[in-house]
Amino acid sequence: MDDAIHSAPLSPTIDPETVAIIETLAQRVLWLSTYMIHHANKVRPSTDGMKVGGHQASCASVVSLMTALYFARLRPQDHVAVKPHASPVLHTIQYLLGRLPQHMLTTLRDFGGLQAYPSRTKDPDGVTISTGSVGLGAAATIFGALTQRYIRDHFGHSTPGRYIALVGDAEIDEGNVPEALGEASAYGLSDLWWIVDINRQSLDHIAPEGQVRQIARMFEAKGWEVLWLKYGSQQRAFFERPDGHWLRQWIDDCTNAEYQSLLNADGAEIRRAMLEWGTITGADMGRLLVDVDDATLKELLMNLGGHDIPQILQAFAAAAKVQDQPVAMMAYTIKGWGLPIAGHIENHAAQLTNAHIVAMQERLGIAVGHEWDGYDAADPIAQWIQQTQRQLRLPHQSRPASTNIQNPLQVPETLDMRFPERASTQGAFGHILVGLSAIKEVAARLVTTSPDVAVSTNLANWINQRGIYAPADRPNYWAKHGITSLLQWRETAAGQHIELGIAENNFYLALTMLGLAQELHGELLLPIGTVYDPFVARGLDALTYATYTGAKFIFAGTPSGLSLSREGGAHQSIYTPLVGMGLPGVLYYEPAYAAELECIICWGLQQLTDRQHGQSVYLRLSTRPITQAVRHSAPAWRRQVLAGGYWLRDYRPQVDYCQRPRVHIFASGVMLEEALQASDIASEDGIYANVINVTSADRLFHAYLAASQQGATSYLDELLPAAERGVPAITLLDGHPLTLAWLGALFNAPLKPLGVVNFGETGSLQQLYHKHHIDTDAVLTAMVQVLFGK
Ligand SMILES: Cc1ncc(C[n+]2csc(CCOP(=O)(O)OP(=O)(O)O)c2C)c(N)n1
Ligand SMILES: [Mg+2]
Repeated sequence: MDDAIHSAPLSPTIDPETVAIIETLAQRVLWLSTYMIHHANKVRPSTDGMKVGGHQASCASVVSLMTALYFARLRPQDHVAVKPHASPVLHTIQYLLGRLPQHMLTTLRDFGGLQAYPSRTKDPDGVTISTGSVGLGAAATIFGALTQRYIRDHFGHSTPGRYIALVGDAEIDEGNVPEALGEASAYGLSDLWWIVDINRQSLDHIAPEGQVRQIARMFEAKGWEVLWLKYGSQQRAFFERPDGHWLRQWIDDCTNAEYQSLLNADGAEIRRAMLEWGTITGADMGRLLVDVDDATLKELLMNLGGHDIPQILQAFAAAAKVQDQPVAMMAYTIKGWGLPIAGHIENHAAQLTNAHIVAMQERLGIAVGHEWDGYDAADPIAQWIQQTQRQLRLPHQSRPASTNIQNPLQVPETLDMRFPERASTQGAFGHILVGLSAIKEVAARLVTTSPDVAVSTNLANWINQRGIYAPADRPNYWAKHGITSLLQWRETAAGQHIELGIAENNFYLALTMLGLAQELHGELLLPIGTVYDPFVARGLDALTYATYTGAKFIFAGTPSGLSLSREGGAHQSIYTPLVGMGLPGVLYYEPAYAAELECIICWGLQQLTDRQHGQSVYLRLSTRPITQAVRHSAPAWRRQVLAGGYWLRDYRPQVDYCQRPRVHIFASGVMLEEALQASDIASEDGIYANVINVTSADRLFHAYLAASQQGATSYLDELLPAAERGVPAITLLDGHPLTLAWLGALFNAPLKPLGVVNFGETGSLQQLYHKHHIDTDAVLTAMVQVLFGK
């Protein structure tokens, strides 16, 4: 079990009465969480014959830590990310605290009931940080603490909560965890605790030797204070005996796999193992253990720090004293603690049998028919719970309510900006942000972030205006030494851009927590992020987490498509439109013109102020300048842009419209240039090629889908009236053609989707457009095919 841990002995001042109460409560939490899963699987009638599931062993592993945390340490302003598989433990605790009605305990994993994993949006009992995809919820605490600090620095809030993560040891294997840890110390975040549940088991296997030590070193290397919670009080007391340190040495030298297997063995077997090997000779060890009977020996083996209430409370007290650093507590536990499946290699999804439950119920003195009971008011435990409720200010709302919901921020529909004759959407994006600076109330709440690509995604002018956020002012040596630079890297606590390392998971997690500032801290932020579009997918799970948990933000993927052609194939994003369309909670827009982008950003910001119904917005942008075919911004046009598209070239008013060959070109983003050119050329041959600028395939599709499910009409019926559906069509996009190809479902005529389906390579834009069949020639060829079947 790793090397000896040379931590300072913890202070011995924990009140024994407190310990006894928490221990009693922990047994009830163990029972209720175990029984909740048992009930969902073996008592509640099954409606579909499928496994329900739930993780009794994972729950038991954190029962002691969570009981101690919630009933003796937590404060109302704190936020806890609970290891996903411990959700029944969380709900049990919330029930005992009066935050969850008893009847809900029977609804685990049922429709409308308690979710499998703690969910901010779906659970009814005050989950503030969702968990599920391992590693993400835990890492989100870092960005929660960062957001809290940002809000303190910008809006003066001063009762900081603590962000606490209860993390499974195998969660640390996820790359997004080491990715995030460094940001905590980079921003000097101190209101941050991670309690690592070291049960040495993941889903399938036992942790490799030395892993815990490596985890601890990683925390230390990233600037965290590491506290050890390895040995229980009985073990510690034993180590104090003459030669007692031999036992400690044996525990430290024992491999994880053998330790786990011995947790399933009886005391005699454990003794045999202890005498059999190690640097201590059997005879000496035998002498040391001579007055320890088998049952006590087994207890001693199982008495790890993460289940020992005095040790846990002392660790919390020690952590609370740590200043200016995040804290990681390495808490050794047993997966399945207190259950017959404790420590077993196959226990991840194992559940207790009916006989096990009956035996447990008897052992804990829970009367039949009273399985879900809490405590009578006269019980000292009930009094402790009441005291905890007062401490947590329950049952009243303990979170800062959403102060701005009553009084939403007014964001104008347009900024009436002027853009050059030829412009790129990425270029316009930078101008629009600067334009927003002029609106004081909006600008104050804007915060931008980027994974080390702020300058190359055109945030430089915004940064020059608003500065970089840093926990404390840092000198600007460039200015100090008179070296000219276009970019002013001014780092102050008033700065409004958060520059992250090249780490897209962090990027989305930062957007998540900034995008929940209203709900978590009562202060609305308008987060806008930029990322290279090819790397949108690099942090995709974190992006999914962000939208699932209800965060609201805008992000720009830029440059996108073949516009990074000189950077080589893997820098050319292909399927990101499908990500935008496929992900709930985020609306994908791919504007062609600066004026469109301006109105989409203004509307997107309004979306962020609508905390109930608003959605996040993904802008897929480009560095390719194109001629600005549209420069106005009338209200009717804005409505069409936001609804997903409009007729940019419309031959319908022509008197001979129905006599001539006709075709529709649906195009998005920079491809409007090719679409218009092809339309021009076609008109020379007497073909009417209408051009419909699709600003958001996502909005069109989802409005269409929702309407068709209700037998209603959608904006598509306005955009594409029935009379136009017999006209052949082409779709065109610098991205995967599936994005627009679904429009074919609406047509009674051929539709040819053009777009990119293969990896690219270095080359000029024209060469690559040609190679991927999205240049003007390709559009004309497709036109001939759909019109004349050639
Ligand atoms: C990203 C992700 N991959 C895989 C899973 C499936 N999974 C759930 S729990 C688990 C192992 C967790 O081990 P640990 O974090 O140590 O928790 P324990 O059950 O030991 O308490 C895995 C692989 C998941 N939930 N999320
Ligand atoms: Mg584990």
